[in-house]
Amino acid sequence: MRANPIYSMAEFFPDVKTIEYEGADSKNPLAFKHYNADEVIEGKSMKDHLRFGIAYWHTMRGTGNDPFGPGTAVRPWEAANDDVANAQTRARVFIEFMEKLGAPFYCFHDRDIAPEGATLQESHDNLDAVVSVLKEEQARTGIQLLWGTANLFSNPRFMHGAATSCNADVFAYAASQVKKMLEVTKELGGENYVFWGGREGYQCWLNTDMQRELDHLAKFMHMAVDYAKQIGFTGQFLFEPKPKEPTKHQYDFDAAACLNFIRANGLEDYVKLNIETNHATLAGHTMEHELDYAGGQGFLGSIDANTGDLLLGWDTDQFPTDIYLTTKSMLAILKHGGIAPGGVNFDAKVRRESHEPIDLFHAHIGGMDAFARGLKIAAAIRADGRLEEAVKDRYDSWNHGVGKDIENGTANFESLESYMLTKGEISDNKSGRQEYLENLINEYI
Ligand code: XLS
Ligand code: NI
Ligand code: NI
Repeated sequence: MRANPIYSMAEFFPDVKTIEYEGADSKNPLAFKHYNADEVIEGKSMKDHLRFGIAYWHTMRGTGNDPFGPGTAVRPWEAANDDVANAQTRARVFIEFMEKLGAPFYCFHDRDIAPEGATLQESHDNLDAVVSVLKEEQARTGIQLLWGTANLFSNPRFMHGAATSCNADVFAYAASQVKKMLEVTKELGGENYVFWGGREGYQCWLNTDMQRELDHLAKFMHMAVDYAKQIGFTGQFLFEPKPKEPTKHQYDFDAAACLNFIRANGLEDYVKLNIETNHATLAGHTMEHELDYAGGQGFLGSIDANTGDLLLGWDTDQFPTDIYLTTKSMLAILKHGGIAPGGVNFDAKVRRESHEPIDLFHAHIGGMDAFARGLKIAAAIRADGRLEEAVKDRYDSWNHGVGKDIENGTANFESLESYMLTKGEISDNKSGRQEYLENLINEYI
């Protein structure tokens, strides 16, 4: 069934052996310096803390194209004709890549893994043909599916959106794709199902009935939840915030907008959030802000790990290498009790100039090491205790007296006024100690 006879051999990356942990002193670019899967941190292995996922769309389907030119990526296993046989070969390449990398999970959209057919039925059949290869490869290797999703944005039929399209037939088409992907995600034992808005938003206020579109999006999600119940898919639904791109106004702007949508539409028992770094920054937030906002309310589901570029204002989806970023991300994740059944999915792509297959290894090794380091540093900071102590101390006024009365609900405006009339002016505001705390983090970086 292999599409390209040259690649019918057992290995697609013959020059790469399994990536091993060699420790911080290693100079081997194909070794982990910090990610040591079985090393136990705060009572759990690194593997279980981080639950790394690989994104099929970037790693296998990213070509390096940009608005100014076509793809640059050299991918020797790709046949000239992108048919089902080629897609099946690609799925095997992917699993070999994952096995060598030692990443436990992957994520995909329906159209990443199999070509779209001439009809919906043909697309379903193409998908099934590749799903059976992935199922076989999962059983052989123990690799698992973190989440599935449907691509409801690439095909021109989705020009006005999918669930929020002005055309009801497009809603129906999108529903058919999600129905199928829920079945597929269940078949592959997927632990989550992701809704990223795609084109669920609008470009032009003049032609848009916004509330009607939002109502349709809520109906769509409820239908998905209902169908999951019907077929016995018990995975976690996740909503992925992104403020813009492709549309000017995305309905899933940030964690706060998504949570409002979830609660306003009675979806809070079924849907959590998948927070992506570069989406957080596009929304004018930091990753740790979004993680803490979601986590504080019990809605932190999973993360899409990547990073933007300080000087570029779009979703560059770069691999995370900044240790401050991964440290703060891990501080927020540990604070909220971990990420399972979600994971750390690298929704990230190699740069257009990094066109060789080996660059895929360098990129993922670097991302995994950056998160492993962030995890170790965050755990050390937590064990040190000074950061937690400083925050606790900052809010100490809430532990007794009037603060305690406010928190436990025994104070009101009248009691507070009479308290202040007696007390007089406030003279005991504490320093925020920002610089002290920034220095403390640097002690551990
Ligand atoms: C795009 C999104 C997308 C989702 C999955 O910006 O990050 O990749 O994660 O549809
Ligand atoms: Ni994403
Ligand atoms: Ni993104």
